[in-house]
Amino acid sequence: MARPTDEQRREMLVDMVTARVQSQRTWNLQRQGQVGTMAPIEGHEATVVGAVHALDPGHDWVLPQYREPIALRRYGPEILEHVMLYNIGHPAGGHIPAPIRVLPYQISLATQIPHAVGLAWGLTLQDDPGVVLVFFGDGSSSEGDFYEAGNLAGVLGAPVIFLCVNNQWAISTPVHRQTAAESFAAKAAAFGFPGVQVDGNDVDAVYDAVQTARERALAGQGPTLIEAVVYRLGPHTTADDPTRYVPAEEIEAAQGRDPVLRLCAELEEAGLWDDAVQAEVEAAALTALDAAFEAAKSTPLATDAMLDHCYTEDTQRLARQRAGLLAGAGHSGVGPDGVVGSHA
Ligand SMILES: Cc1ncc(C[n+]2csc(CCOP(=O)(O)OP(=O)(O)O)c2C)c(N)n1
Ligand SMILES: [Mg+2]
Repeated sequence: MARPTDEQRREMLVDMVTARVQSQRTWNLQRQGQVGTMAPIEGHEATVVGAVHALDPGHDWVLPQYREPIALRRYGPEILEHVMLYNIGHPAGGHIPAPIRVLPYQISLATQIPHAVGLAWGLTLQDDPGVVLVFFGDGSSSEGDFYEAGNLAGVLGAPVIFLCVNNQWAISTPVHRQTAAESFAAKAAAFGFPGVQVDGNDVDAVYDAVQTARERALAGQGPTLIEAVVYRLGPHTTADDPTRYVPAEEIEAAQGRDPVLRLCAELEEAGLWDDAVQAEVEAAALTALDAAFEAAKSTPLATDAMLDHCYTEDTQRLARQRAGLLAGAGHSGVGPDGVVGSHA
């Protein structure tokens, strides 16, 4: 088993605490009407952070769904500003620029999965020594895109890691209404590559599974499907009331397996963490978030930026839309205070 070192575990806890604190602050900003709908990270921290700590940000790519970006600090502190641009509904939000190997937020479920396979295949064709990791939820796995992408990746032997975050819910749809299969990992059998299930609250287990999958991919042995089993500890988004459908005893039991508290306790026991460090990390996380929020708010609104990444050159229709937006004729969806409504 590839175990992270003490120093790596400490860095992972810093990223996990940072993500949680920043997610909670963003939630509060939404309640104050300062940002749009957001999807909190609570319960997913060990999975996202453990996975990206097993990758090489200089070569490997990450394709998030929508819950992960706030926890991708390892890929660069600049990502936070893009998260905040996204949250305020800025057209440039989510377009994380090169050389950071993180693709934009994906709200249209599962569309990032075929993108990941195409990207991984492209790396192979260019002899680029990198792998691609794509995050998606249990709900997204019901989309045709997942099956098409999995099948193609198996046939091509593409260097891609499919990371299904099974948080037991897709908004209010429980996992037993999502699939009759014995697990999400089991679906890899039909694609002809390994599927493994890990405890997604255990950062070491996630790190190990991703590391193994990465080595396989780099050795030309093709894809792996990893199912990380977690529990969504918060609401689906700021637009959701989970008390209407999440059984109270279930959430209570899941709180007992909280991934952040678990790693905190382990590192405290090993003498690698204490209350003073925790307070320092939390304060730094809030300072960074506030700075990123202020920077995002003062970034000029380029109303036509949303059209920039569609084609190398605008089609006739896009050119008309761009002209309309620049003339102020089009509706950008951004309110007078620079805030948009729901993204989901
Ligand atoms: C193609 C598509 N269909 C439906 C939706 C509405 N929708 C947004 S989030 C969501 C649930 C997704 O669940 P999951 O993939 O398990 O991710 P989680 O939110 O649990 O992290 C749904 C159905 C959407 N965004 N895109
Ligand atoms: Mg889910």
